[in-house]
Amino acid sequence: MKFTHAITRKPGNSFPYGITTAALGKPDLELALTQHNQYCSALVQLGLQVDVLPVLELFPDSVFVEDVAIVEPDFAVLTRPGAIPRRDEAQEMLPVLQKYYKRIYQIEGNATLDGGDICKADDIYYIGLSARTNLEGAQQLASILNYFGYRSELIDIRRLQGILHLKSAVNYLGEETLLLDPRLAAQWPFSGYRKLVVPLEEAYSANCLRLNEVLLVPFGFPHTLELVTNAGFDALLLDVSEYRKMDGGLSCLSLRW
Ligand code: CIR
Repeated sequence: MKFTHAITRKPGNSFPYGITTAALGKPDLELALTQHNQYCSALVQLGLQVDVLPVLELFPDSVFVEDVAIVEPDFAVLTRPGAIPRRDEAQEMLPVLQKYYKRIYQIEGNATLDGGDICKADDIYYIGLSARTNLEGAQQLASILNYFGYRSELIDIRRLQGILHLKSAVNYLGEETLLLDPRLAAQWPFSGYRKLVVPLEEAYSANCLRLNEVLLVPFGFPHTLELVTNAGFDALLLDVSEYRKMDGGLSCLSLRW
């Protein structure tokens, strides 16, 4: 799929006060902004039109726009984030999506779902059941996707310690290839794919992002870089150290279609 559009949101002064389990210290806001600019520039370089939304101080984690929607070229789904402080963040995305989409669905009721738990691999969607995404949320999304002709498979990651979202641990790189955290690779067969498994000490870098011809790889993970380069991917390094401190990775920083 050729990506043409992306939505990102700038981090605000409240960013260091978001939710995290990382224990890597507080992010440096100025550096976070520089890294955000570099991220957006990379997306532009790769041919995407990037809508950079203004800061939302009330929602420290709102820079992680991936969690509030699932986007395809012809429809979008607004999520219902699992973390209570993030719950109303999704509604802030509604007017933005209305600029691009006629068909917008919403995860409703007691269902919860974070976009970080959704990993698309060609015409199948893997949906993570996690501390953030419950069965009802997964089922609501699966039925919307089914209507549009996509298959879904649920993957329960609730017993995997230290893995926030499904996409913290598995990402589809294209060419029938998955990049995996070894803890998930040991639990789930993912048959039919070429599997690249990152070393445990570089687990964070299982979250790489394939965009058009290039694979965005977080800076500072040499084994993963070697792994994906040897597998034939054209890697572009981006430093997202300040987002890692808040449990966010490369994919979390944008919505793409
Ligand atoms: C959170 O805990 O919700 C944020 N601090 C990090 C969200 C990362 N998002 C993602 O993996 N898609």
